[in-house]
Amino acid sequence: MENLQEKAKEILNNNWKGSFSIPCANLYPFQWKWDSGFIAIGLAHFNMQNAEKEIETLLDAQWDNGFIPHIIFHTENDSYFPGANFHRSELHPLSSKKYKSTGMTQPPVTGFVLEDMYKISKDKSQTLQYLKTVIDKVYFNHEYFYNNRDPKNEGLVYIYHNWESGTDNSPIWDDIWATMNPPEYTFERRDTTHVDASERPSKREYDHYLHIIEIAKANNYSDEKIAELSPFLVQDPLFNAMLIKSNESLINLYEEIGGNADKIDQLKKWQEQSIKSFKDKLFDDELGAYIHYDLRNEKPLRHLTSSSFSPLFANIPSQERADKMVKVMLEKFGGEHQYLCASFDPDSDRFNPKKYWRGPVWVNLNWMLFYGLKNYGYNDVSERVKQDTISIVEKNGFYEYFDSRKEMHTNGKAGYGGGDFSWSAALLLDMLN
Ligand code: 2M8
Repeated sequence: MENLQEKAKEILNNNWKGSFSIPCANLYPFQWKWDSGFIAIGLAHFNMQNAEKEIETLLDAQWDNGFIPHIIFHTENDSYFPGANFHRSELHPLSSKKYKSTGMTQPPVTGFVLEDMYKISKDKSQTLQYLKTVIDKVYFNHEYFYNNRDPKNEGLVYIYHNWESGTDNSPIWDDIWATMNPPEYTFERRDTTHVDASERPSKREYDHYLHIIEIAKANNYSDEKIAELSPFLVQDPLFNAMLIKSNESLINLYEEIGGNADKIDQLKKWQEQSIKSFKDKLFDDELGAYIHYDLRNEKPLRHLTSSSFSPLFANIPSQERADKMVKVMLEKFGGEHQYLCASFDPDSDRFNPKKYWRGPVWVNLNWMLFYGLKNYGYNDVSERVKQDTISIVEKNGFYEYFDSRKEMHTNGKAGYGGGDFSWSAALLLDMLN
């Protein structure tokens, strides 16, 4: 175990670029929003200064409307497509003047990351001083979400692009692609020069990804226009669970800091409505877990994914529902030949255990399940998630994602995507501490 921890630290040190971290070399050469959060948790265990700087840099790229972009292009680098010149964040009148970025966001993990950093800190008063300098920016980001991403005032925010979900090519999005017919664009992919194409999304999927951005750009990334026109408009349980978890953390931290009664009050109001709508709208009784909702076409997207169980991490379900969810997780995803937890329903014909978010196991989702299961007293299942995560990393290395089928892990080639991947290192380190 000590070796694993040392290796994890080495990866984080190598992926540290002076004021932020990259997810991994070559494939992802910039700073990504939710990666940054997970990485900061790992860094906090051995280098609090870098953890603080990581988040500080991310928040420095915040727009004047509170929005935090999903990629911050700190350097000119053409090893990634689509880069800054494609995304053109400058089209939005309130975008950062200092950093080029995308015009989309990613799951709002930063709030609970700050609380985790505080919990991990050995010098609480120093960390509290730091938190005072950044927390309002995260609050402002939540304000952005509730004011701009919730057109019907439900307490549930939408995402307008699959890249905002973080679960890029999940088979859930196939249902949305079936409602669209984008042009065949000509472009040069870079991801498939770093990673085998069989482990990445298809060209046709990229056409869809680019098309949604073209629509957003044609409207200068206006939230109002996107809500009106984007063919992709989804309430995602993972994204909303992260927001709810982060709201809770902001409340806890503001209480620790003292004062800020108005903000605590507002956060509690958001919480109340968000949790209620989440429970009422996103739970699928028949499937026994939470699902996505297609706001554009007004219909539930009835599939089981690892995101379906992420509300456990945010303490959203009742104990009764949690019991049901864990039963489904074990029955469908936890057979004796499977590592927990595949990213997509292994019984579905859309399941592909090698292809990115269409089936492989991801360390960040496992990390959420590890803590989420503990919240509900499922200590054995939680321990199994941890041991499964350790096994796949020990056998293959700190890959981006892993085959969920145990039989594939015999020759060390069941780790896929990028290698020496930052959040795999950071979150395993956290689980081992
Ligand atoms: C993956 O996504 C990027 C686009 O954001 C890509 O494929 O180019 C996803 O796994 C995403 O969740 C992650 O944040 C990013 C960097 O690790 O890679």
